[in-house]
Amino acid sequence: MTEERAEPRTLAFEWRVWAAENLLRGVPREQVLAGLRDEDVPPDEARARVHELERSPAFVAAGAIARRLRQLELVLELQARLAEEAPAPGVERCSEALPAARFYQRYYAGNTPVLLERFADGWPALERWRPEYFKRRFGDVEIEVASRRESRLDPDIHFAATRETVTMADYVDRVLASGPSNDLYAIANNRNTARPELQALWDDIRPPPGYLDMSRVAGASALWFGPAGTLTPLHHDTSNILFVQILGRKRVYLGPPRSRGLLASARGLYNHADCERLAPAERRAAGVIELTLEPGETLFLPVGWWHQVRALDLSVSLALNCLQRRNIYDWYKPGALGA
Ligand SMILES: O=C(O)CCC(=O)C(=O)O
Repeated sequence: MTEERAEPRTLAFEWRVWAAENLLRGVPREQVLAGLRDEDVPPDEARARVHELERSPAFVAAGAIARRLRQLELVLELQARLAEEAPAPGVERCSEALPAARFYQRYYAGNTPVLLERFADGWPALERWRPEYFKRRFGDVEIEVASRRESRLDPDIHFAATRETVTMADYVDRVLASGPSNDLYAIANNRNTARPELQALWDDIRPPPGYLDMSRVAGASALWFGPAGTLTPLHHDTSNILFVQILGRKRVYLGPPRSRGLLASARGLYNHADCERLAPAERRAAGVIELTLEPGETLFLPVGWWHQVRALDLSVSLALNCLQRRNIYDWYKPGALGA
């Protein structure tokens, strides 16, 4: 009978990748070698391959990048730890009229959300923008809406397939007849505020001085109008938005750009995470804040902040991007960097 001898194994490519990744993450060399031994890699082979790996130009270059990455991670960690010390997690509320200069200094430059209770004070839109008014005033105007959303996977990502052109009158009838539903929604991508026939809308808003460049409002704003139950999944924008809730309430989940948990589940501008399904403890760990936006309130959505929005009632909202400061951050797409 011949004695069976184990063939000496060479370290498989996947294990070299595993070893490289762990070494670059700062796992001590001896621990990596022990991990390979546990996988039955002969100790000499493991040592020789790890040595070879550490001397490869790709590993040396990756080491420099990993150190830089770790530095940036520490900056995020510092911000996250400090944020945990905030007296009450939540969005700041501002119950006084906030001068634009202070808004830009504290919230825009600070990349900090704030709920402005007085921003839309006295706007005729708060009284007027009801479905019946839209039908009476703009009934014949053709608008675009997103429809049959429920029968599609990720209707917001595959928005083009949901486009439908209808008259405002028809749309209003469908919204009024609808129960709570996410099937039908006029959203930002429908670009209805750019329509020449809807420009009279701007007579109904009175933004406080210094915030907005109203010469750009038609192209840099969005009307969100739909039944109770619409859901905009978790995503971030590449501009800052003043989001004015005109009619009905919306529940908003907000997560900071520094949230490592949310960064890990980013996919393009959207996110695999569903805040409605996360347990409260998971939301807290990801730094997610929940708030209900009431009619007449304005939420400042800073660029890069994740947000997920559910209409609790039939709802009309106006998103304003035409801020008086620079407001194009198209390069900010951490979820588009690939694996
Ligand atoms: O109100 C909504 O459904 C979504 C609003 C939003 O996500 C936005 O304005 O970026």
